[in-house]
Amino acid sequence: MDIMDKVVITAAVDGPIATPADNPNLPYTPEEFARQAKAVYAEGASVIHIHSRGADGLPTSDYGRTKEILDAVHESCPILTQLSTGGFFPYEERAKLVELKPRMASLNLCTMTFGKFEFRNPPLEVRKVAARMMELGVKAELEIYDSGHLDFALRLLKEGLLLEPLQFSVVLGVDGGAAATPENLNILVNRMPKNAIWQMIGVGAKVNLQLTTIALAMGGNARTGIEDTLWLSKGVMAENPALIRRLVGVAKAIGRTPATVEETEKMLQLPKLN
Ligand code: KMH
Ligand code: ZN
Repeated sequence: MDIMDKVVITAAVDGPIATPADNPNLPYTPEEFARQAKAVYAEGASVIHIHSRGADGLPTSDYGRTKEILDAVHESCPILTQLSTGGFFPYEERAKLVELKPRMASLNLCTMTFGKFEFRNPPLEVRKVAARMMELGVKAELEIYDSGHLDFALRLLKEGLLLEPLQFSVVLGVDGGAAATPENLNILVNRMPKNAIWQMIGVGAKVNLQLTTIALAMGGNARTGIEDTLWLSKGVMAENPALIRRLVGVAKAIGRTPATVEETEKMLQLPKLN
């Protein structure tokens, strides 16, 4: 395997479930998203993964509010924005957010159990949003929680609905998806096309640092943030910049340096927005 020395670090600053009551460091105003974007960028993240949030601090799929958040982040620093189309709102509302033209957007392949929620990703709707993302030049970040999701992504590729290189996020540790084990990571990475790009998302305080560390050693990219763990360590609440600082520290310790925004655009082969 070719271990690249540059690594794309993504900050997933809020997520679709946790509330500010769970962790007061979770951003929800446009100003706070902008402030934290700047802070994680300064720590070495070149991508920020955003779930939109309302004035009450809870997740929202409101188009206008999401635009305000994205605009504020774009004004704050050059970090690349990756907007989530995940979450538990009606699919059409989630899909519409790609019209805001973030540089990337998440694409979830299959319907699944997600903890106590049902995560709906109906096949025809997924195909429609994949096609629309291609038209707009918004690169799909393919979140795969189990091996069938990888197969479905390959099917969409064959149908001409995804751009190569495929950009996978291996998500392990969700109740309803594959368990957070190195074996599962290895199986999924080995089944990807040779030119695919991938990052690790380890869900939960007990596995987040360990699995992202393994991924870094395997030559993958890695993501962390309050979306993936509410805790920095036992009894210490997570803050996004601190999580990024620690992950960048691990990367540097094994000879990998965080990619700049320009390097990330090249490594992920991001298309031009239309
Ligand atoms: N928290 C995640 C791993 C997405 O952003 O599209 C699932 C998720 C999906 O929120
Ligand atoms: Zn997400």
